[in-house]
Amino acid sequence: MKKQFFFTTFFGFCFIFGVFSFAQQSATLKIIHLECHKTTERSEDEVYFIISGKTNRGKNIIERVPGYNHGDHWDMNDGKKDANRNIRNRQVFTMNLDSGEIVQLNVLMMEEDGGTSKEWQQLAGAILIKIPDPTGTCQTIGSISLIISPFLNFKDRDDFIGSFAVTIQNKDGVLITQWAGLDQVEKFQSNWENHCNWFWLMMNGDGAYYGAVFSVE
Ligand SMILES: [Ca+2]
Ligand SMILES: [Ca+2]
Ligand SMILES: [Ca+2]
Repeated sequence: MKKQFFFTTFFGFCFIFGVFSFAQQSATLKIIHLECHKTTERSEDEVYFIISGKTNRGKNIIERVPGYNHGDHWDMNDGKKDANRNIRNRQVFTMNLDSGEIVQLNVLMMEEDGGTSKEWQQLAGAILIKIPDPTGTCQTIGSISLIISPFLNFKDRDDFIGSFAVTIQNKDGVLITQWAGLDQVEKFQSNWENHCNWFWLMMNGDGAYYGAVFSVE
């Protein structure tokens, strides 16, 4: 009886440990800090993000943040007021990853003016088809500026401030990230301030200058 109890308990722990070590994990891409050093024009910037992503399980992701429509944005400026010059602790994107699942997200920081020549979904789709099947290594996809130029080829178009890619892997319940600065990025660094899932970059597209720290948690 004692022996049976031992085996039941032992295998019970193994089962529970197994379930937890191969658990699904939620992964959230967050802005830790976004700071406007210089706007695209003299007035306020209206910033938004376009995200195109692909998983190694065949899922595609297309998102616009903070909203879905032209006119949805966060106001930012380079004046002295802290409000609007800085954005802190905002969720950009979240998803669940199964154990072994990998996603590569390509993120574009944009600024609203007269819009894009086609819907933002088509612009995001043009990026999406260039992303190779994720392997866990962050893969660059060539010139983002070239890919999106057909959508930004008129006067008073939206501005393209910067771009980066992040690969997130759920390895036995632990999230592992790899980052890369892409077009319109002056400099970037992973493991910012010794945080293993933090990424710092300076973006300088279309006359703007922005610093940012993103995280995955
Ligand atoms: Ca502008
Ligand atoms: Ca604007
Ligand atoms: Ca513009």
